[in-house]
Amino acid sequence: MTLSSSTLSYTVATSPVKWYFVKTLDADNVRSDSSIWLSNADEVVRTVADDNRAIVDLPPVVDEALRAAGLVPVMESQPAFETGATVVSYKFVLRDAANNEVKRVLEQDITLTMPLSKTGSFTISAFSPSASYSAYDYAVYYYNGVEDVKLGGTVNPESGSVAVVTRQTGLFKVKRVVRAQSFSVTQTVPRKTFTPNGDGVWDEFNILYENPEGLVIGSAKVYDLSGAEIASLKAGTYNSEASLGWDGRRSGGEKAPAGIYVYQFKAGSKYYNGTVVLAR
Ligand SMILES: [Ca+2]
Repeated sequence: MTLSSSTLSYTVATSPVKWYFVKTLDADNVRSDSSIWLSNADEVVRTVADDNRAIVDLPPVVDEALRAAGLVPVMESQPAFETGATVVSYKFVLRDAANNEVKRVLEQDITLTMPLSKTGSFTISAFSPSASYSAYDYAVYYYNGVEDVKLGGTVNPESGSVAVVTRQTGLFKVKRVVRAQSFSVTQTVPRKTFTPNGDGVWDEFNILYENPEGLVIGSAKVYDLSGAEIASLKAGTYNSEASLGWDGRRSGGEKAPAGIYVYQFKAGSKYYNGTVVLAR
């Protein structure tokens, strides 16, 4: 539909669900790029990548908070990284009014959906792959400033896409890899020492795992070296569906002192544990 430039608000019926993106024309009839996708269902705000082949779905409350802070979520194709095992690469970033990238860990989960190949077309809700894929052959990686961290993600062989639920912003890559077919801990981030002082650098400890059998994860706790329970592990910010995280606080909310801690959790019937160093 085309609206007059004096239209500040426009209401559409909530049923059936429809998706829109907004384009603008200036006085010289120059058309803007596709904007964010808008849904009339109020459940999710969708942003489509600049190449129209990847999408990010944000809860409306997250989108509103970002925009209130003057930040616009954008998804940008990164062909420079698409070499070797990396099939596609996208940057999900927040841009301020001066178009600078603002680094931030989001308050809630968002879902990034990316294609498994450079070919095949994309419609609003699904990819149309040009080949069939295996659920075990691809994984999403996140570059955390030091290394590519394997997040995993859910591969959809029928639509030729992979989706990951995360709170991170930055560079994501889809790589062709061999995925674990039974539960395994992939890695911890940072490797050993985290510094939860709110400076945005290693403020949270994440344990990433692959859980293709969907084992129940439970009894996820942090203990001090005397064996006293300090806190419960929560869903991590790297991949909320396949990581556990600790923000360095006790269960009551106060900061835990610097020191060595033991984390432990149960996947199915088996216990996993390790140590982490909290530095202040
Ligand atoms: Ca820190």
